[in-house]
Amino acid sequence: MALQAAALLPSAFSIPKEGKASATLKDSSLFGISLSDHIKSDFGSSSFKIKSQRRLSHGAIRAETMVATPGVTNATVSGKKTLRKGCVVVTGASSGLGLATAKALAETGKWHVIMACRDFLKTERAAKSAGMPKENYTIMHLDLASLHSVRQFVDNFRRSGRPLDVLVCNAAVYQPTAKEPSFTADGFELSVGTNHLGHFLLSRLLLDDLKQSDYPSKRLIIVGSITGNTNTLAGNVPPKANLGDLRGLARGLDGLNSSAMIDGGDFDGAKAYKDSKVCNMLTMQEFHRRYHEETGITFASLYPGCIATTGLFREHIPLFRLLFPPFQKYITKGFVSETESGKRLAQVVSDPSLTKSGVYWSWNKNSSSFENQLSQEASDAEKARKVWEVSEKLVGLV
Ligand code: NDP
Ligand code: PMR
Repeated sequence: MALQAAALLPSAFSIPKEGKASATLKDSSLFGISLSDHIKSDFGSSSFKIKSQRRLSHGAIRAETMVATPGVTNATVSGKKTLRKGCVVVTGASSGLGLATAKALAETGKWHVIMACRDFLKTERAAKSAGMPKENYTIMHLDLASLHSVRQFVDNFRRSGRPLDVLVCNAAVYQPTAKEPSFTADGFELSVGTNHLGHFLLSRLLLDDLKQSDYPSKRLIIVGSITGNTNTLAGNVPPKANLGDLRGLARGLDGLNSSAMIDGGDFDGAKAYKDSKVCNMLTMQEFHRRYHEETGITFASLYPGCIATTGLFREHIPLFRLLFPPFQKYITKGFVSETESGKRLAQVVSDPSLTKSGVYWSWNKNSSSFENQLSQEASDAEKARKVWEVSEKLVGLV
């Protein structure tokens, strides 16, 4: 894929919206290169740990979950009541934003983090080297690129007997240099299949568990991004997100009977990622419209800042990985560290001031949160309904 964004941009620009940053681009030629090299993916192997291995029927699992769920307050020796530890599931907690969020939450001692990951050993090492207190996390296997694995994760989580107070859909893959699409176990193009469809099934199934929680603030958070929002400069770097009329999605994104792209166009890995982020942001809003009033659950999305050092860019060419962090740090000034981004997402999980539902959060230069505007497409209610309906067919919910 040739990405010649710099050629399309003026030599200086300002960014009024996202992050309220004002930046000057003096020399954008760094990113005007053709990013066509192929980098081998380093996806790890999968292994997992389940707390309880008992085989129970579906009904029995749910009964056990209900019995085992502790009350929301615990009496202390002095007779005072304290809030019990919250239980939060974070997908993709083995690295980057997910790991930093898991660490930030586990360190407070107020949260038990279920690290929902496809590579157990990698996650265990990451949690250890981050110094996460071991009583505050559990690793459970989840491969979002397999609907069977998603369903298995939900069963395993229910068997653990823990309540679900907050779900964070964070995991993602990005394939900017792929020339051909790759596919999930169920035959969906990998980026949309993992980032959107896997999370869509997971969150639909776990909605019941969230409903059952007696925690004072129940939340479902789906990580979005600036690059899916075409009302920003970053969102205007080609290829731009665009779901079109969803013809590719409706036909199953299988690259055989249909295109591998949501809009039915030619495969483009960077666009597929950005499209998946639009789906994430639309899904959050559709959840809000359908379930917020009835359940009291807070549905939220966010742009955590440009975390230019994470594994998300593992498939980009080495030159990009070298230059992207300083470009974001010194030129766009959109850079945030993994630690800072983790604090931001942890706020969306637990801060009492961020309980508003249906919001896409961003942070300004002083790291204060604000409610941001989504692009026209990412806030299109009719499109959100269609994405929801097509997605529930694809993942076998209807
Ligand atoms: P990382 O690559 O560091 O983290 C992605 C995580 O997703 C990893 O834990 C990875 O697991 C996991 N993952 C990938 N595929 C699967 C799968 N099939 N099943 C389960 N887990 C999977 O990237 P980031 O931390 O940057 O990304 C986290 C989120 O932040 C994403 O939603 C991304 O879109 C968003 N974001 C990132 C920005 C950035 O600048 N980095 C900016 C805006 C949003 P494994 O370790 O096994 O590969
Ligand atoms: Mg972008 C304010 C300017 C800004 C911000 C905040 C980002 C964030 N980017 C900005 C500007 C630009 N980028 C400009 C002007 C260019 C052209 C020179 C540019 C290029 C660029 C590339 C090639 N940017 C990128 C890429 C990627 O491959 C990243 C991507 O699109 O991943 C999907 C990316 C990103 N820029 C960002 C952020 C946050 C990303 C990556 C992460 C994401 O959206 O999840």
